[in-house]
Amino acid sequence: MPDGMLGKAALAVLLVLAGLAAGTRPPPPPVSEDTLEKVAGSLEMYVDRLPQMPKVRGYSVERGRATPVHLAVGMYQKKWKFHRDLPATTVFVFGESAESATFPGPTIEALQGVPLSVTWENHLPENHILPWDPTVPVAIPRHGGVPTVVHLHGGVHPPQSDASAFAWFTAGFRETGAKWTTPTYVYPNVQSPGVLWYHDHALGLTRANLLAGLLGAYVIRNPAVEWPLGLPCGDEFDRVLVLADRSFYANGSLYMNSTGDNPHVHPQWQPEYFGDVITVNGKAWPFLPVARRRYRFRVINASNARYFNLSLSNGLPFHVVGSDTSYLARPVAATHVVVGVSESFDVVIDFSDDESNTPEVELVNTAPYPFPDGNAPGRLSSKVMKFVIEPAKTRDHSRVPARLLEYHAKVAEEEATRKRYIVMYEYDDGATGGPTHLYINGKRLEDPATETPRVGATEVWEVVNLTPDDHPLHLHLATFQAVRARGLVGLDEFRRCMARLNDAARCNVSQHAAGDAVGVPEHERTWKNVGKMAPGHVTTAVVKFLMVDTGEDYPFDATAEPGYVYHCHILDHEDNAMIRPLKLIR
Ligand SMILES: *[C@@H]1O[C@H](CO)[C@@H](O)[C@H](O)[C@H]1NC(C)=O
Ligand SMILES: *[C@@H]1O[C@H](CO)[C@@H](O)[C@H](O)[C@H]1NC(C)=O
Ligand SMILES: *[C@@H]1O[C@H](CO)[C@@H](O)[C@H](O)[C@H]1NC(C)=O
Ligand SMILES: *[C@@H]1O[C@H](CO)[C@@H](O)[C@H](O)[C@H]1NC(C)=O
Ligand SMILES: *[C@@H]1O[C@H](CO)[C@@H](O)[C@H](O)[C@H]1NC(C)=O
Ligand SMILES: [Cu+2]
Repeated sequence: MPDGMLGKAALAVLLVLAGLAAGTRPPPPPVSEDTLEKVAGSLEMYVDRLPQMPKVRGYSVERGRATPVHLAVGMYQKKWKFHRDLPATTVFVFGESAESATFPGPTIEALQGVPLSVTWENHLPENHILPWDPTVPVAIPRHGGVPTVVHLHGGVHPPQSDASAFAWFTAGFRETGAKWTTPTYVYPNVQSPGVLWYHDHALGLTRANLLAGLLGAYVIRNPAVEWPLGLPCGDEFDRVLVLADRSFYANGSLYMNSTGDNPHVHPQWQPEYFGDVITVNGKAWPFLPVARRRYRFRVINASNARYFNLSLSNGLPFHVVGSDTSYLARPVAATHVVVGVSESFDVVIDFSDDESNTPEVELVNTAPYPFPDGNAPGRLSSKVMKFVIEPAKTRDHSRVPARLLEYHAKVAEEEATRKRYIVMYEYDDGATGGPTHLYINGKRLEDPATETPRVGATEVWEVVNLTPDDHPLHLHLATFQAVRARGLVGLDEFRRCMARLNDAARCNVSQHAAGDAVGVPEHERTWKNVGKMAPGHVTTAVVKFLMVDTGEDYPFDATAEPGYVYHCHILDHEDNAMIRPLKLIR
């Protein structure tokens, strides 16, 4: 029997079954881009104050000693006000209770060396509030409900607590995916202090679940190490900024297109979600009154696909002190910081450094979308938030120290025991030219692991980006530093060869990687878990499968099932299906 015919018939049946099981409601009437932009444009900027999310302490203090605790953090459907003039929006959000749940969720504060166990509880209803697509590899429960599984992004923890996309569960753990492990995840918090974030990671639903609000920040602190640095500290002066773009209907509902770009292949999936409204900590274009002094901001990009090229309207620099979960060795002053999806930057802004004494400073964005060759941001997405500067009431004892933290691991390519090619492909439908899916190394997530590094190893990964977009590559567990990127010459010929052989070495990648060498910005030279992979370039990264701060092996069995993954962090790509297993071995 011809494969294609069986495929089509089976797909049609699957679609019907999926629709029934998921209780899919009829899609909302189509709405034009103009209508969405009008809604966004009607929202006056800088009228809502930037909120701080509730803090949840991931430890307790008994007789002066920090001890472990267990937390239950739920996922709830509730209403959230994104803007003074926008009706409340139905969201899926994290919280210790439905009442206290927020968009983004509470900021979990952990201490280095104090393990934290969390039971992530799914209290979500039968139906999703956003459209999804049954034709991408996706979790489809037989008895309804919204599959979720929570990944701590940037966390160094055992595979059982890593949230395999196949480890999903529905409300009350009624139904679980094939690689489900345990209801309670344990985070040893052995890594050095920094900012992480937690978010949903369910198979094929990550883009919709995050869009709905299933994300939050997680900070690991170590006062003994961080206090001497003298950086701005305390609730008021050390803040998390979670950036996310969203589009809304006039009635406040979140908008996600329910028609795919290539609907006869994928009825709903689109390669990138871009929203017209920029939200920070769950408010559209908020403002924050600040004193004329130093502040530390941990900026997390929680957009599905939007990159941000951030700067301050009065030209004040960011003193970048860290990126992802790591400090830099020394602060780097930068007037522009490009934040890839799910990347984070830890910056100090010194509002007293402004000679013009402007009373207001805007945080602005100049990143094209898709990055780097797409549209320039318009009037709306070029603005992020506003700082309203007031005189300082107390003396500022903080500083930006000359030196920050140094880690044991060095960025030495010669230490690598193995070189791997990681090739990023985007596939088009020959007939319509529309994108159909994206794969790494031409393989699916379900295909056996090919990246099987040894615990303790250093490897060099040559990431070959054959697509037209920049992709934020994210590794679970491991961290890496890009050392250079080189442009591919004879790209068309190389692409044709790769389409035929899917073998970078045989297609002479090193001869093709002869274009201009692009350096890595100084403020990204630290151990990162997300790296921006430029299109048409080969990016060389040194990857460490060990604790970079001490050089030691992980204090748990990193080779256990169900293993880890690495993937593109553009969520729409991750879901279809730029994601591969990462299986450590001894
Ligand atoms: C909001 O408007 C959209 C588009 O008209 C509609 O599909 C949706 O049901 C509305 N939502 C609510 C909560 O009224
Ligand atoms: C939704 O997607 C379809 C298919 O790509 C497109 O024609 C339409 O313009 C999109 N709608 C919006 C509001 O972007
Ligand atoms: C960010 O914006 C600045 C100013 O427009 C520009 O000089 C810089 O090249 C941009 N960065 C990237 C990576 O596009
Ligand atoms: C935020 O992260 C997403 C996913 O990695 C990325 O696609 C997007 O471009 C990033 N946005 C900004 C503003 O950095
Ligand atoms: C790779 O380069 C070698 C030497 O230049 C050449 O003989 C070979 O044909 C090339 N391979 C491909 C697939 O182009
Ligand atoms: Cu991608």
